[in-house]
Amino acid sequence: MSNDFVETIAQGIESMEIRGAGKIARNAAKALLHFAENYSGSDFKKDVKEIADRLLATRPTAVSLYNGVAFSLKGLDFTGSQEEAREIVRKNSSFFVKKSEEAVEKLVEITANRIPDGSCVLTHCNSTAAVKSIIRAYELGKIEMAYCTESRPRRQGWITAPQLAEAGVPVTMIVDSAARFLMPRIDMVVVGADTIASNGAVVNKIGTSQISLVAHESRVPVTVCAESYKFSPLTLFGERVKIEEREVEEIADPRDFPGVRFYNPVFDFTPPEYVDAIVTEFGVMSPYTAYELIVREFSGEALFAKEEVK
Ligand code: RUB
Repeated sequence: MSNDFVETIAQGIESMEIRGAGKIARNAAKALLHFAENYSGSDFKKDVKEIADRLLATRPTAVSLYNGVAFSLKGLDFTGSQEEAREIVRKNSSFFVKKSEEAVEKLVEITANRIPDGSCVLTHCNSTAAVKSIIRAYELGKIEMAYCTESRPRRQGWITAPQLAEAGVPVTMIVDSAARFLMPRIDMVVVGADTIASNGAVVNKIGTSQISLVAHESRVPVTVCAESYKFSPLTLFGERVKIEEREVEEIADPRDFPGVRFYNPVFDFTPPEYVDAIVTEFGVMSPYTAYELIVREFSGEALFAKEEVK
């Protein structure tokens, strides 16, 4: 069963009008909430699962999308009446949206406090969690300069730079390939994440691993800001994170380059040895403890288990 609101959100995620792992997850949950609130058909369980599949098919890499949808549908199969089924999806999805927003606020405070006074920081792509953390650190008087990469191919740096500038943060944009030249000036790299695997590998925008490698070489700490729903329970038993490949036209028009092939993977893996800390809403952790967090948060009563869904 299609639904205009859901379809608008699904297409928004596909076209990257809605982007960033947190926003993708929250918007998918909002789509399910809207669907549950406005449903007038006769087989809600079947139809809502179809809607969930439509949302899950939009982008493959950010596990936040999977976690947001899975949380929204939690307990659905154990409901009796259609009303009960709608109610559980309504409660779960609105709870997910609220908790995910709170998680960002909490980790922002923790990350900002970790940034040393008088810092030059470098961020890559456009992560709500990372940008908000840098802005908060600036408010605490800790930022001398925020550098942001352009972030090819989609130039999310063009979103990041104005967000920082509007908040009053001194900001300088560089091309991605300037990261190594710049690194001696940087005190901390601050990035977001789309997925964190159980072995502590961080999946984020293409180029994150190069920047982290360079930072590691220069002994510059890399801090990853990631709410708990960016951790992937699917990787516990060896499922691989699918790296999205997008249209090559994002790089260049192939018609201008006869005989040339293009390749456009848009995320990469940063191994845990290049990550100093992951900051979640629970606090600061080593990437090597990702497994423990996943087992704790995604088993039994699952994500956000510590509070009753109201
Ligand atoms: C966005 C990206 C962001 C993470 C975290 O990629 O890689 O760093 O999603 O963002 P894209 P947030 O632009 O392809 O979606 O902190 O906002 O969840």
